[in-house]
Amino acid sequence: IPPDLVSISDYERYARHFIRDDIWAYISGGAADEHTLAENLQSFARQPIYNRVLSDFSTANTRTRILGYELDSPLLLAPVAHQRLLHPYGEIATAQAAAAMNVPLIVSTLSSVALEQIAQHAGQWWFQLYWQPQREDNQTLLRRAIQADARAIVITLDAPVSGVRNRAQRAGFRLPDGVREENLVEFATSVNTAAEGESVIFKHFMKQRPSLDDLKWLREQTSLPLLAKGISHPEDAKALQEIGFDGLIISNHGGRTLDGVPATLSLLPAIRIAVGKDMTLLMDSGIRRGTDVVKALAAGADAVCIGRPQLWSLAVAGALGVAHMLRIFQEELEMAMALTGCATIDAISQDVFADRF
Ligand code: HOC
Repeated sequence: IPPDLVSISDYERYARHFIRDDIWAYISGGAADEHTLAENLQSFARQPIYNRVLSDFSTANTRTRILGYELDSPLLLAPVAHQRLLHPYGEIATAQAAAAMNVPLIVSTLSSVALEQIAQHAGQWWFQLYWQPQREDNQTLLRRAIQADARAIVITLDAPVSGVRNRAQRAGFRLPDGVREENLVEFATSVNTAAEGESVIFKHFMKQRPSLDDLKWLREQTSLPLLAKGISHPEDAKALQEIGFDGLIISNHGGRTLDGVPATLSLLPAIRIAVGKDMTLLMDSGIRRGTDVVKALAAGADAVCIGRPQLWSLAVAGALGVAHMLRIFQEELEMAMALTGCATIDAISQDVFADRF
């Protein structure tokens, strides 16, 4: 690792040299005019916090409990698709780093290595489900994940269609030969079900997303903790809580689906009020610093998920890079807690904010 690679933005800067242009456009880009992509970062930058100087740090630690699991830190790796675009070992390298650093990994349905293979290298891992049009295919994926010791299931709901990905389109991005969605190869390729002249978005993609009944059905399929990812409205959060979801990931998909969705930092307080203190709330989209983790927790999250930084670090240095990136987050989180006077995760509250939302 070069000596001037000391922050997450340094990984982004270095990664640019290791990643070809169309892949860079795909992973870095957001939807449409990328307002949400920019806002995710700016919301953290704009939020001032206090430096507190009198707290007792004799028993300070970053440990926390999420959905019954003891974690060293409120950090998880977000589900990120197609990681062999960045490194020949792809998700295997990420899983090795996550295991070495004792950080839970959320494996994407769209992983470029089969989930069973990833699981062999992983520590604690969770499975992210993209709903498949046939219920039995979801059952197959769940069965495979549970068999391979997944410890929680996350269904992503904010991307029934992938959004207007102009940056990736302009760069002509396509999955290259040799990078496949390995978990899905046995399922029939989805055939466009819109009739001639009908909207493919309304009549095909939106027909294939999970209905509320499908989500209730999914709840009945597993006793593992079940989370929904991509939630931005308090009413959706409440409705999912009512049908038995254990947790939510407040996310705008890294600004990649609907441009104009507010930054997740600003969504957290209202969602926390809507679901109460006992519902597990994770968040992603724009975490780049230890201080961002403190701000997210102060705004109502229980833990955060890290997305793009895992791709940048994977591209730069494989498993070593991802482990180093996680180390940077851990050290910056400790530094941020030390300087905001929060000796434990429970001590982080809206009181750290120098200027309330
Ligand atoms: C219609 C399916 O999460 C990304 C991935 C893949 C999104 C698939 C949407 O590129 O953000």
